[in-house]
Amino acid sequence: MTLPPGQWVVDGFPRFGAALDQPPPRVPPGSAIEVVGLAGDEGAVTADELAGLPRVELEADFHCVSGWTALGLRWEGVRLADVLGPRLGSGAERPAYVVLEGHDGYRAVLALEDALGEDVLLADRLGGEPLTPEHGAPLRVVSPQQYGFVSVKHLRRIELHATEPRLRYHPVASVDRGLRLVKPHRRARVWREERHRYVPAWVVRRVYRLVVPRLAPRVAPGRAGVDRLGADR
Ligand SMILES: Nc1nc2c(c(=O)[nH]1)N[C@H]1C(S)=C(S)[C@@H](COP(=O)(O)O)O[C@H]1N2
Ligand SMILES: [Mo]
Repeated sequence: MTLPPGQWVVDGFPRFGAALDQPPPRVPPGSAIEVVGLAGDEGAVTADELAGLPRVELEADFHCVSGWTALGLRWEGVRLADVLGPRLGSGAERPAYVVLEGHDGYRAVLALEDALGEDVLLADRLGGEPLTPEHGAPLRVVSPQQYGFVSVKHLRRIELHATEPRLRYHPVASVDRGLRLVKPHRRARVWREERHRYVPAWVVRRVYRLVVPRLAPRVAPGRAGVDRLGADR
């Protein structure tokens, strides 16, 4: 087994993310996903549209930027490219960035070329079962070649942009500026270790390896014990 640079293997698949002190949002299955086009035009991806798209199965490892890797996850869903394709327009009007937003307010920016990847799914099943709230029910994005932060759970909204939109990381301006230092990498490709935009990977690797296993008790209590995020193997 080969791991991408700087990753360690965890047991199982812990819940992780920005608001681990909050329970996952409960989202009614079949909820439409809002779509905002380049011209600010609003549309929606409905459950009927999704039901008409080809089903895809994908087995892949999942890599969080903080260093943990979950092995061999079996996802099922549809390709994000099949949802985005008909909405891209042509020529000069083509978007270059996609913002994905979850029902918990979490947002991620993807370069369009990454969002259109063959193996980027809108998944509704994991390991042969419907997605659980912990892992992003009813629908989440999975982009296995990128760090987990682009794999937005509980997908609520898709926005198309011509230029890279600026995300706000924190309501307090000074904190927001600080967080910009660890701004995600524009491409976030795991095998190139594109973790953050400004801070080099070798710096954050060491910090994460010390800190992340200590977060374990807050992660998916009952499913992820301390040893699950442990960095000792
Ligand atoms: N809506 C939402 N999606 C999210 C996050 C989040 O906090 N909210 N966290 C991201 C991060 S950093 C990671 S590593 C993965 C974790 O997915 P999991 O909880 O299914 O393990 O979800 C990503 N997608
Ligand atoms: Mo992550």
